[in-house]
Amino acid sequence: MKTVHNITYELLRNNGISKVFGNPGSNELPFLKDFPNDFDYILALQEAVVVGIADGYALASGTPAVVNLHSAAGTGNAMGALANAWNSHSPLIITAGQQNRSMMSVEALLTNIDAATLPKPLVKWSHEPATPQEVPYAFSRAIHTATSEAKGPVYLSIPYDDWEKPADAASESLLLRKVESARALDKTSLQNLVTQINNAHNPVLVLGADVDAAEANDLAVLLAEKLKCPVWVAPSSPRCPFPTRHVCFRGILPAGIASISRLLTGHDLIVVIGAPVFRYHQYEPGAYLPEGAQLISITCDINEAARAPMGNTWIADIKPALRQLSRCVTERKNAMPVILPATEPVAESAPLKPETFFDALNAIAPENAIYVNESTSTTNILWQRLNMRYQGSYYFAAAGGLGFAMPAGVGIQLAKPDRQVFVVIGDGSSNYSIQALWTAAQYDIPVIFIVLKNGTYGALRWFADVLGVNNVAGLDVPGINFSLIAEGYGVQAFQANSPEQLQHTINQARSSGKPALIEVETWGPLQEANNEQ
Ligand code: TZD
Ligand code: CA
Repeated sequence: MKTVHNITYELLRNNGISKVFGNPGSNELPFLKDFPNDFDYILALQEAVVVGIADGYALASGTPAVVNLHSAAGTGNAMGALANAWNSHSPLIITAGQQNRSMMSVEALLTNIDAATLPKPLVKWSHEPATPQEVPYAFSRAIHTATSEAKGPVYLSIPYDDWEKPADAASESLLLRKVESARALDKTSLQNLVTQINNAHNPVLVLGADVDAAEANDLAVLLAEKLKCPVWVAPSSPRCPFPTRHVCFRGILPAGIASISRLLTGHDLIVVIGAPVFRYHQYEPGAYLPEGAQLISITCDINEAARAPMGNTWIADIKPALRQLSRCVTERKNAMPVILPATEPVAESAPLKPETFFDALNAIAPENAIYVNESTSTTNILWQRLNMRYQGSYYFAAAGGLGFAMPAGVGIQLAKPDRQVFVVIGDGSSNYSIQALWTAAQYDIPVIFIVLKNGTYGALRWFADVLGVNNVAGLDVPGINFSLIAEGYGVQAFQANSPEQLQHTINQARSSGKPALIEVETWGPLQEANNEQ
């Protein structure tokens, strides 16, 4: 007789899942007992880190990741990370151990009260099985929900006494099920889109994270080259959908309504693929579209489709849709866009200007490097100066929640052992999930963490200017020794304050095959203010 425990692990195995990312508590021990030796348990020391690592792993591998958290307490710690996973369409199967069924009503310690409500609205589905025999069914549904387009996190709360119960023999039928997302554009929709694109005088492409997630960057290049049109990356994009040195590449759009309209002025057709329309940030009232422009978009996410404030949207899977479009649009006769002028090096300074840092990193890093960015005030500089050529070269917190990059970098490196992951992170952002260093050290995951130290929450100083507010409290973060913290968690640490030192320390880190943290003092708003006085 199979137990709920047996059949659940079999189900995970059949769905290609062999890792559990977690931080355990009493309620989870019966799930983790007799842990199968073809599975890996990846321990992280705080739940924001657990979900961040799993998120990075799921995004970079394109496969679902199982997370195991401790009841409500663990789920609460993970909530910020869950917001990022929700917005990046990350297929996470988040499980939380529940108290013994017989003690839930009396609310014994560590009961997850109203468990299924807790993670809403940041999951596609949330459930606590009504009987032990329902647990395998719930897992099956959770896997297929998380991995169907648009992908996203799901949540299961499982009472700990369920695992040893006999499984329902009928649940064997779950073991071989497959659910495939197969939504290409139908003939009429395709014709409609192609006609609009062919008839446009001056179209522009705006590409989003789901192009990269669908591994369709090459198809996006094909489409852009047939249309010979400029390509922008969607505002706040958490991934890089297009090579940043391609002649058609124009950069990442700013996240304000008026700025976007200004930049896209002159285009009569804006074609958005694989992005929300749009992920705005700073409030800049204005017209959603430039005068005379139409917008059409293709998304795999029904919510994105429904909430866009303008334009017509088609819901389809991104890869087949891009393949259809790139085949069917007419090749245009105009000249290719002119490649963006190369960025100029900036004058040497101490501390280093972020521009100098990114130029140096770009020169030192292997061409297939992966960058995980959480250096918030330098994001534009990064997009201008890093040559990102391949699929899966860039990740950023999709909901803007800090505490993503360090753990996600660990998960991405785990999924992509053949590519070097660089986490480029600010001295503010480094503090939200810094325990990720320990997991990198313990599991020998050779991420290079580069902490840019400008002593302040630079992006918030910029935002204070946008809002026109002065003398804001709580913006500086002096006095943090990241090298000591890294060493405390077992990660080797370096300082680099010139391009030469950066090269030297990166080489040293890479040849060690172990994770490393490099502190780099950088020029920021505080130096700028001193300079003006
Ligand atoms: N807390 C969380 C979880 N997410 C946030 N986004 C913020 C606070 C607010 N916040 C930003 O949006 S940017 C930022 C904060 C605190 C400053 C980050 O500072 P940094 O980078 O040192 O990492 P810069 O380059 O100095 O901006
Ligand atoms: Ca900073």
